[in-house]
Amino acid sequence: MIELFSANTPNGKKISIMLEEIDYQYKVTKVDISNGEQFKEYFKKISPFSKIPVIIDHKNNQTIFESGAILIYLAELSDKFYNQNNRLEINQWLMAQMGYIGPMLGQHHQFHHYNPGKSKFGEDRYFKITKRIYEELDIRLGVSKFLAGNEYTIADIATFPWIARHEWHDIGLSKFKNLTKWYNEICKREAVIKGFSFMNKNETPPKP
Ligand SMILES: N[C@@H](CCC(=O)N[C@@H](CS)C(=O)NCC(=O)O)C(=O)O
Repeated sequence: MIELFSANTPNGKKISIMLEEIDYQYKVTKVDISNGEQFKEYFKKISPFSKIPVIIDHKNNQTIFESGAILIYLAELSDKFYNQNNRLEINQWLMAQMGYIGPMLGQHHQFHHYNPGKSKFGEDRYFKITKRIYEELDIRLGVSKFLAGNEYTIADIATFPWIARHEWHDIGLSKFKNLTKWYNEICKREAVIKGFSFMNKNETPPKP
């Protein structure tokens, strides 16, 4: 049994989607990050930066923080979505999500969605970077069915919940044909639908 410490955010959804994809039994423990629960002692012990998601694999008592590391752990455990022959490619797209796509879109959420009007510089900067990311992903998905090639991998699982926040981005997902096609394809997966609604039964990925 895997215990998933999480909140209803894109980083949180990566792991519930992965657990549904590999069909592992898991229990969700909600961490109320809007009320500071992530700073409690019990949580800091398993998450040194006080961030969700974290998992505990109760089979071997292994604790793992950082969503990319968790995805790799679960992929290796299940032997799914992380093909040995394509790891270099998958790692690049996964790291790009972890180091670039997620952090940049996260800043865009802060300036454009949560705090509009507070900093024109911040709003303009992250709007522009988000648009650029949409363009870059669209170019990639024009030559590759999924991010790391022909197969759906943990790089797609990591990136999808961030694009699923497209309504907050205001870039206009439907203008990006290849990205939209990829998004719609992933939206159809049963495990994605289940994992997406892990904290709110009625939540579905918004249409482009
Ligand atoms: N790089 C980390 C980022 C995790 C992250 O930013 N988590 C946010 C929610 S999406 C969080 O826990 N924020 C609470 C805080 O920083 O206090 C990962 O991918 O796991």
